[in-house]
Amino acid sequence: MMLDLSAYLVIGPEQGGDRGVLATIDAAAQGGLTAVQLRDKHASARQLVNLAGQLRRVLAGTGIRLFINDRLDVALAAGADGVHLGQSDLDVEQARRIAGPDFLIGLSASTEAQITRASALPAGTVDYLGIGPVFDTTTKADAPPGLGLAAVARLCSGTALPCVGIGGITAENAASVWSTGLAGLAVVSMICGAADPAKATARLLVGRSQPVRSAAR
Ligand code: TZP
Ligand code: MG
Repeated sequence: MMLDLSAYLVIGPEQGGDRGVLATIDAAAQGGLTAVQLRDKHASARQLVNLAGQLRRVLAGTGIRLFINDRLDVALAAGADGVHLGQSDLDVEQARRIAGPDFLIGLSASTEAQITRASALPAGTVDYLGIGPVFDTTTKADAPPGLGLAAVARLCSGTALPCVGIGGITAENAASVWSTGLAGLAVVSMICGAADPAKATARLLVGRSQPVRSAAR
């Protein structure tokens, strides 16, 4: 199955709000969601595995991939499709050895040096790169200022790996973000904060060029 990262929702209980994580994902799925990342920096491993299990059940049969932020142990225990690792999380080559060849691994890489290093990894180590923040965002407390579209396009063109952009993407700017050559757009508030998550997800996909540049796996 092709790895389609084009509409990528990052969500945890906090962002799920009153609607809740499962209902938000369910609604976003109607709008064309292709990937979900469970991200909760405060939950215990057990809480995360439990919630991930619920997400798996909601996503079963949809083809939407489930990633867990930071925690390979949780991702494997919950039977998620993959993990998203940051530059200070578990090393991706170690993660690949633990997880085996079929598991998906995403890596945050937002500088030229990080992109170069990630691109030099043995083939099959990393499935995609996360680049951000694309624009300024207040959703992530410690996020640096936005890179801007020109820098994102440059970073993206520096690697053969599919890249997903995150940070400050809105209904108003999503189409312009697609022009950078990204394989996917990842959002928190555009979908979680929307009155209609299905519509917001569909809007995220406006401007996507075909075919999606994604690895076949
Ligand atoms: N990583 C970089 S920016 C960000 C994360 C998790 C938050 C993105 O949230 P929003 O609301 O889509 O700007
Ligand atoms: Mg992380």
